[in-house]
Amino acid sequence: MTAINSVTDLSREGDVAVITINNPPVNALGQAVRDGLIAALDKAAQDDGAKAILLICAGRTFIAGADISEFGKKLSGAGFMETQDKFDAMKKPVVAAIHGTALGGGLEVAMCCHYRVAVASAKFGQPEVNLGLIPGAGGTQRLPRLTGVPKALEMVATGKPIGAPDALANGLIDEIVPGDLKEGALAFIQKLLSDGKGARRTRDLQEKVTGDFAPIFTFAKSQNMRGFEAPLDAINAVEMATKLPFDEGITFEQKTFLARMMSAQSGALRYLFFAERKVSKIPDVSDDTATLPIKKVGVIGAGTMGGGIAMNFANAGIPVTIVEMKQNALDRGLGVVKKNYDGSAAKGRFTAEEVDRRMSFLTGSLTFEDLSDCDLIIEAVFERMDVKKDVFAKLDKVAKKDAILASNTSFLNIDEIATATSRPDHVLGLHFFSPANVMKLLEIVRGEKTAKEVVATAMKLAKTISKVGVLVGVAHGFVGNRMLEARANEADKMLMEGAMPWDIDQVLLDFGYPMGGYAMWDLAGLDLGWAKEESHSDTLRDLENEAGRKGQKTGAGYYDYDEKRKATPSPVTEKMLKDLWAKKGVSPRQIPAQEIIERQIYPMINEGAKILEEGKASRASDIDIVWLYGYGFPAWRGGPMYYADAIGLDTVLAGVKKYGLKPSALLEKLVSEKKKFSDL
Ligand code: T1G
Repeated sequence: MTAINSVTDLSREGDVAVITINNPPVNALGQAVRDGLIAALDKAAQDDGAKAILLICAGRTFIAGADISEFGKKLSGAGFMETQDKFDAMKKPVVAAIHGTALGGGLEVAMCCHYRVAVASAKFGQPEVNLGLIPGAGGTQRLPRLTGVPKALEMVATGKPIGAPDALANGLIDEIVPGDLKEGALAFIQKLLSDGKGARRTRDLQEKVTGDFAPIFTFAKSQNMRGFEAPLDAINAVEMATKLPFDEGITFEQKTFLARMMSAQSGALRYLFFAERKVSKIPDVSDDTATLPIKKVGVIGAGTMGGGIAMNFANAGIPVTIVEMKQNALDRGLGVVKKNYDGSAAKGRFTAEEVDRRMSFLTGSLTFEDLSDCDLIIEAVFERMDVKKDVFAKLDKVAKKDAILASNTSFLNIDEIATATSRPDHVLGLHFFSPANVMKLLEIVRGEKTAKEVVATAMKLAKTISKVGVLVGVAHGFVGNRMLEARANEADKMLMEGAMPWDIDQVLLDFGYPMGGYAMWDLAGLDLGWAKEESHSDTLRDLENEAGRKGQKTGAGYYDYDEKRKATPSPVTEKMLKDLWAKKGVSPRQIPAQEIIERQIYPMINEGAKILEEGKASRASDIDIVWLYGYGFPAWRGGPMYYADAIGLDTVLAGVKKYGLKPSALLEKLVSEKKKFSDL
């Protein structure tokens, strides 16, 4: 074994030279790896005893991409082009042995090899669009040559990885290795040699990129990307593989890649990549804080939220007992869960056996006593403080001593709920977002007395159930809903100045949100938190509720819905609003789109600054992650706080004052010091 450099070793197995990359944590294709690969390939080429070359990685995965932390920095050695060229110059067959995730530059290196084998669990992807980029090491030119145009387009435009069976079926890999990867790869090489097969450069494969692909590309380019630029650039680069000689295609890709690297959208997305990984760092809770085992979970309430919450644990293979008050409610709740799983199976997401396996983790009960051995109990009952305190008092009596009691409340005070128990240090909020089995965001609400071990346990649990857990403090609406309320209040004001709900929603859609605020309320239900006895026909929401128009679930709300739940602006809503204008003496005006977007974004930013001021979030980037995963803020804009830094806090402050909002003291301080949220 020869150490080529700190991350690259070269050894020999019989007549095969073996290059091993070992660059934890994910073998990123950083400078040392590129330099190591080039040097190792040179040595292997000169080794007469080696008839073939095997490339394999140590640790948990094959190369998982370029080193994102290196972007924007000056190169100190070989770039992606030199690395590719070295592979293309090899005369001996080079085989990549893949485990874990061959992503981005990792898959591109694998495609520079002549053959690829993998274990069945391996995944393959070109996720560059998720960073606002396109593949920049030959992926747009080599991938279609191996998989064909349709599969290549799907992979580079969506950034979604594929599994080994899909990769084998589409020609991306040559074999799935049943046992040990290295042994299987060496056996594959011996067969290759005995069959007399030599180097097979991907760049020379023309068959799958020859033909008329105009319809496919026209369709791909016609998709609505809502202002997100990278996918179209990726599609154009793949198209060049069908129109240009390889080297000219590479030149086109390089030019486009560099332009993308310099783009504001890529800067925002690279910021979010690291922001998402920062959320688990808690200033006063060290990474090595002991955590409590969560082997069995209880959920109180089998309604929409309770059922969805329970699914997260069943999906992770953690037994869950769901408690309801009445059998029919319990049966209905478990029936909805089963229907959800059957729906996934019908879409081919998993098999009928998998449905049964997941359902087997769910147990129904009508008594709290069945939760006495649970490590964590989450209540998802009616959003009323007295009801929640009553539930927590009862749970406190039946739960085992160190069980964690969590509330799924979306805005109530966790500290007050904790007073109903003898264990405030084991009480916190776990705020799931509806639908709880789908939305990735989990606000972890830390009470005044919540123990550090409990906080650390919750952060770790979030990862276990594939959620993005963000630690927030106790305040009305925590982080997400508190900022949403600021946005909604300003939107409601604009309704009383002349805007229709769909006027405001359209501006948010054009900004890049997947859904406008009023369409979102129709989805959630206009009666959420609405009380008939407190309704005075004074707002559009009152009028809608009083008319039984509660949103999608009643087929009408701010919008009217057809049987496929397609929304159209409602003449009923329009009349209600015009009657309100008349009743209140409003002279309606056309509100410009720029004013609407400012009045939808600035209040959120101002509220986010107050949240930071009050210490209810650890950092500005955590707030951006909340809005990315909880509300669909367009990722290529980085999040409300990143966006504020980008447009200038002085602009935000001027807007906040212009629209009559009380400016956050922190926002004023940062502006006076000419600083940004990112300086905090
Ligand atoms: N560069 C640098 N660091 C990375 C990294 C990368 N590509 N991927 C992960 N890390 C760090 C991460 O910050 C974290 O660090 C640790 O590894 C574990 O990551 C030329 C230009 C591979 C599926 O987009 O999708 O190639 O916080 O917590 O959940 O065309 O990481 O521990 O200090 O996410 O097990 C394309 C990005 C790059 C893949 C593993 N590749 N990474 O997930 O662990 S662009 C990607 C991931 C490119 C080429 C272009 C995931 C993962 P720390 P983790 P995980």
